[in-house]
Amino acid sequence: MNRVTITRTGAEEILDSRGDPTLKAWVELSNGERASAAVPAGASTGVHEAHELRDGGTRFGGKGELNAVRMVETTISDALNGMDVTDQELIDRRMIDLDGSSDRSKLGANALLGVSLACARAGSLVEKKPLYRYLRDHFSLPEPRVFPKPMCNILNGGRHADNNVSFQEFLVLPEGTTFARQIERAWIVIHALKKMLVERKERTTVGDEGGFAPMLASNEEGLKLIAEAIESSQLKLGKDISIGIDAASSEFYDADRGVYVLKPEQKEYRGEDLVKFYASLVKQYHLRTIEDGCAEDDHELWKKLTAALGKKVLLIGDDFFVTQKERLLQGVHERAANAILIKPNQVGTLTETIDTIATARKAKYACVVSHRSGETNDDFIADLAVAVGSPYLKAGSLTREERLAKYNRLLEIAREVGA
Ligand code: 2PG
Ligand code: MG
Repeated sequence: MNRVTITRTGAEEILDSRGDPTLKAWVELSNGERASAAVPAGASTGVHEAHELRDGGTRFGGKGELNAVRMVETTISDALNGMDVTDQELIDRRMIDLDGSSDRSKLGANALLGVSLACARAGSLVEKKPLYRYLRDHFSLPEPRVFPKPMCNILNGGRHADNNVSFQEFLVLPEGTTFARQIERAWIVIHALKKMLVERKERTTVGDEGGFAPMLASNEEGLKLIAEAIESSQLKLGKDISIGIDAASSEFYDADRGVYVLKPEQKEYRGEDLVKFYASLVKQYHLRTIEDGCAEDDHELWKKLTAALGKKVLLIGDDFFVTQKERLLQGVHERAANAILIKPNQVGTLTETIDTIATARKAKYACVVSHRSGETNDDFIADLAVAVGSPYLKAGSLTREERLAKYNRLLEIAREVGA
């Protein structure tokens, strides 16, 4: 095959689903082709995440990304010019070296990731393969045994909504013989919950990821409502569809006092009491997943939670691992968590993301590919989830185009591969 090289990388500032600036990068090739990728942004960002380069100052309240755009158009473009676009590892390595910092703060993880993903897309065009197939072949990933199931947001709290709920995300995890059937089951329950909220004269406004954001008397009430919505849909909780949560507990952990503060119920949990609380929720609502049940640096409690529930429940580290191999390896060593959330912008390049995934696979930790709360219509993560055999794709509710872009791409791939 003829070598296709990078002639230029470019970028522009666009707005994400929250209306905040983000970056879209593109790569131009010697054969005249061009591919692009847009970068998402989090709200409940972990303190150990790679650095997102924002302009500061007054423009867009300091959130502008023109400096990151400039990095892509100058330093990165010069460095990548002439490289084979399918040399993904070399491209990513060169950008990492160029950045030189431990947290990607010089060029910005947003600049790096935009270019990294655009190159992978361009590579798939050059090799005339669907992106998921290109990624699998390129990184020699094993043929996956599973097709990702949707992990749909149904109720929002925490940093993603203006209600009083502390858990950030309540999720439904549908079973079903095909991906389309799973999506339909999630749809049924989401609409059943909407009907219930309307009947109870609760608000049906939605949070950042499209899940409803009612005011609740307690976090547990959220689970109760969802369980009721499932029952009213003639579906069986724990069999046809399960519930999961992303507690995002770093956001309600009071580090000074060492307590977890749950707002609506005005309760504080310390150490093992929190584990017992989760255990009671698992028992009552058949929770299948708990993400960030403990705060990002509360290693001791992570260990206890894993010892108590690790055999029954997927305990997913998000802010805890921030998609970074070293943090994951520490968790594996400590027997903390049993799964990792994969968000490429937490680490900065595709190669590092895949490296973390390979590390997780070796340690028998499940990988769950995820969107960010601030998203664009870019659907890269859908192909990534298929390529790596992620058991779920967490991409928000079944509303809002930036969330649906991912599920619709999975529907397309499912039709292609018969899933
Ligand atoms: C999370 C994510 C996505 P954010 O915590 O899992 O749902 O939220 O992008 O705000 O970190
Ligand atoms: Mg999370």
